[in-house]
Amino acid sequence: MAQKAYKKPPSLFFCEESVRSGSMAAKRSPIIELFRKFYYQIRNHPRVYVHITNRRYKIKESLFPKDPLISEIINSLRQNGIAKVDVASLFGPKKLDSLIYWVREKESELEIDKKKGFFRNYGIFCPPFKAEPNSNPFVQFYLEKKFLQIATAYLGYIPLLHTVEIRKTIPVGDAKPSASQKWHRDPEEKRILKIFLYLSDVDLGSGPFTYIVGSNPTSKGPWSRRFPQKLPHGVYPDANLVEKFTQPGDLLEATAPMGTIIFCDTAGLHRGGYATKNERIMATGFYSSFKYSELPPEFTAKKVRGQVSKLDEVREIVSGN
Ligand SMILES: O=C(O)CCC(=O)C(=O)O
Ligand SMILES: [Fe+2]
Repeated sequence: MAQKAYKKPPSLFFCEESVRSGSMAAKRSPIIELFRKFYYQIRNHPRVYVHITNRRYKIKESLFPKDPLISEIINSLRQNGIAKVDVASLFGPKKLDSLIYWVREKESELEIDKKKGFFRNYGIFCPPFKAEPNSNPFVQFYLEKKFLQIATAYLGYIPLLHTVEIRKTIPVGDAKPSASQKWHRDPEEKRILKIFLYLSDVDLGSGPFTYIVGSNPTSKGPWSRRFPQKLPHGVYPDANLVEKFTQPGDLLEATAPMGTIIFCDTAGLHRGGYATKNERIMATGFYSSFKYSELPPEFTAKKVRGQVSKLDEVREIVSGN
């Protein structure tokens, strides 16, 4: 298929944010692990989590403008743990151009991911993020007010944009699935928001992101309680066991065209990137609590005083400034 030519947008120039590669998952002694387990059980209790853990990051939802599509996304996240829309329906038809342009420019400089060999990295960015227009187009994208509204409403507090990753998944043929290609729940929080953007068409051979609808721990269905996280860690249940419980309609295999946005609570059961035949290019924005234990090493969170009452402050907080 002939590739569409993407023109460099005139006003944008790109520079480096604080870039890192590899994972920050730390190894700890068993005594500390035991302490962490109890600590997280208390910290994640719904009342403690809202009124103590994240109390400084609350915002009145009425500050945000009302938008039917955004309400639909938030409701679907609450009920199903996942929502899918086309980038154009949220941001108009031109939004993808600068992102695709940046990806195409980087194509010859891809790095093998140190932890997951099936990924080639275009870039991994961490806060603090520079103000527009000096930041990377994907950073700007993930700081869009509509995303911040969805993240804040769903999580219940103003999050930090913890990482922005742009990666290509390489086909592995008939090799066994590994790491995030296997069923898992992400660690630590009862609600986690990741926003994925497909930058290539994704079919069954390119390892679509796959989710068990309603498996987000804060939803009400039976899947919310099956194979729970082992706080503060996630969980990697056996695929046969997961499939034993799976009824038709439980699985959402997100095969979709380039430009699809997937909002997902990855504390729910998911897997993806098990590309057998075709490459997949995908960006991920991960919005974390400021109390997330693995904040980027270069980043020191400034204290937010009192509750936020202006919309403009939200973006500044999320970008880590
Ligand atoms: O690559 C995928 O589709 C899965 C990603 C994933 O597990 C995650 O970002 O938490
Ligand atoms: Fe995951």
